[in-house]
Amino acid sequence: MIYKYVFGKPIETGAFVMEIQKNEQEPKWMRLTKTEAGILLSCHMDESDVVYGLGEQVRGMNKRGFTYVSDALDDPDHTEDRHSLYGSHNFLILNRQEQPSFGVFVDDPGRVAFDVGETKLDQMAISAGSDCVIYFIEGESLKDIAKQFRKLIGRSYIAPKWAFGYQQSRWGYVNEQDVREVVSGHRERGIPLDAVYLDIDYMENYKDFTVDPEKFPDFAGLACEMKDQGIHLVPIIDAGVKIEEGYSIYEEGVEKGYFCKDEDGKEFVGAVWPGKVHFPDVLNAKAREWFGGKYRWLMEQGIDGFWNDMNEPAIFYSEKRMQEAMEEVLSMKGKNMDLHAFFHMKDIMLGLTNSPEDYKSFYHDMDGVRVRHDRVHNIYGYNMTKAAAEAFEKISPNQRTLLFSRSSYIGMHRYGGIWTGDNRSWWSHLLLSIQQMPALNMCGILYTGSDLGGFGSDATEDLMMRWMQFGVFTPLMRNHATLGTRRQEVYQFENQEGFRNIIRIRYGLLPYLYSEYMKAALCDEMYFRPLAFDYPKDAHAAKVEDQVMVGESIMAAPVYTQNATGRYVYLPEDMLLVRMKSLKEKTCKRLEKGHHYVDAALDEMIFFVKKGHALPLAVLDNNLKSTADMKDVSYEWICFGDGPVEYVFYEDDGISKNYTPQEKWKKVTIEG
Ligand code: MIG
Repeated sequence: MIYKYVFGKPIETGAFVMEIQKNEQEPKWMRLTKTEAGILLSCHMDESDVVYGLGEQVRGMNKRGFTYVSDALDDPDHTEDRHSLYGSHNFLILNRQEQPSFGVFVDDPGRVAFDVGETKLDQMAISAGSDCVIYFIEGESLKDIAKQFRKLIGRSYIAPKWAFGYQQSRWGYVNEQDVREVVSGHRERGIPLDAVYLDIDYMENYKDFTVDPEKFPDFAGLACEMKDQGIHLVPIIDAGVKIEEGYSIYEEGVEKGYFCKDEDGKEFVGAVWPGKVHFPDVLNAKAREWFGGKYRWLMEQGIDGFWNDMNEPAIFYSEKRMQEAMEEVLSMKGKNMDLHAFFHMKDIMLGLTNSPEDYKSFYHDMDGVRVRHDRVHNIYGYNMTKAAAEAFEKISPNQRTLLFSRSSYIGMHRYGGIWTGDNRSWWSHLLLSIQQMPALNMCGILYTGSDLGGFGSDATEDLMMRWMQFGVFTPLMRNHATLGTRRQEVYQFENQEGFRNIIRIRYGLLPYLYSEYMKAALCDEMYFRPLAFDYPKDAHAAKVEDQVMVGESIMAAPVYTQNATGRYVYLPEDMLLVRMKSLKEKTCKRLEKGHHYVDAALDEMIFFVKKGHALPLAVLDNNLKSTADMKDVSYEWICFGDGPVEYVFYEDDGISKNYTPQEKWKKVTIEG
């Protein structure tokens, strides 16, 4: 059951697709108070209660013990003390032992804070604005609550099948030679690869929807040459549009009034990579249509995938506040400064970036209604992505286009996926990425993954290897890193054969992973789940923070610590341990319910198969280059059952959008 409460005059976010009757009775799940600041919800948590959800946030699967704030922020330091990252996913489930569990979703595009037992260990308090919609969801189980929520918010985005292949990215591939080198680096070593990403350097002076003609003299030709090799080029699009005379996007946007305005009705000026920019007002339907239409030009060059960046929107500084800051700093010149003044001066400059003041100083024209940005801050990236997705519907209605975004809000999950932003080459961030996956899935975001190997800092070979072993399971399996870090394409490391094997295991598992993704998307289920979702009666399962269910058959238990040659694993029931160094070197062993220490050499991945379940493993050609070479593969099976076991496949061409016909599902019975 879903109960809906409406407060004030909420802004329509488009988060949900199902209309539900408003409820007038007092909500029974949490205490509701109306304060000056807005709506406050609070409830008691028993010691054994567990809180799941909130999507892209730091810390564990169980969110208890900290305050998480939905306030989209470009922050490359995903440390434990961070309250906000790029996305705002205001849905959580309180899993209770003594009383019925429930889910709560706060549909408010402004700032929402979730104090999940930080102020008081046994209290949860959620504070939202005065104008919002709040849903409470009751159900038979955690899975059921999550599923009802997903029905409410609509079907998750489905990526083309090639986007389930291995993908390589790096900020710093600047020209076509760099792209060709990356491709041949993989091809020469027989490492499968489906996509190469173009970061901001491909553009001319960071101008959206341009390609630097010197670095890419024949862009369409390159895209075509790449397609022939089974490679998709995926360019980045940034939110800010460069202010430059003669640049058509800028000129058109100004002429049509499609950029966000300041208080005086002039185009708001921020600075991001292109220098000074205006932000397209993607909350305005016409502006959204206009901006989305601009993707067409790249699609005509043969592009069929995009990543939308900097759409919190990130603002390095705004013109106006920079001026004020300069004046203040200059006024200090020649004065005898004490240390307080010195630190204050430093803070003036540092405070310019992503300043809440800036977010309060520009406006959207929401189809006739002027809305200050901070009230709708968390749906900006969502609407930039919606702009693109709506355009793709027109430009390429019968084909899926790869699309994912950095900033997001629930509702955007119907239009694209996300990547988890600028993590670091830290072991703790490998664990964080494992923990983020189920939380994101709960909020509808299925097409997702982290920057494998870590974006910032230098990746070491062992970290890269372990991260890849987890990346095998994430729908988005992309290796990405920032400028100036150690090169981390897998062939840069010594054990190239080991990396090749792990990536080939991904392709071997693809029929399973893709089938499970499609089941999750089409049936509103979670592809990644915390153990408690599958084993609700097992009190220990709810305590496990570093294992995750992947589809119906697999429990992943990745090694995520430095120098470890194995790990402790908890099995909620008897399971089949699968160890793989490669598709050929594989062993299976039955393990009993309970705690185990399982060895796993650095180049060896381990995972578990649930009882009564099976999974197909594609038999791959030794020269397999990309998913394009996977038509008509045959399968072998990994199966754990005492008798025959059934598995249901989803098979389609991986590109068209006609998802539902019954013949795409195929039931196979495997003799256990
Ligand atoms: O300010 O485009 O998260 O993936 O490589 C940094 C450069 C801008 C942030 C993205 C990252 C990307 C980088 N971008």
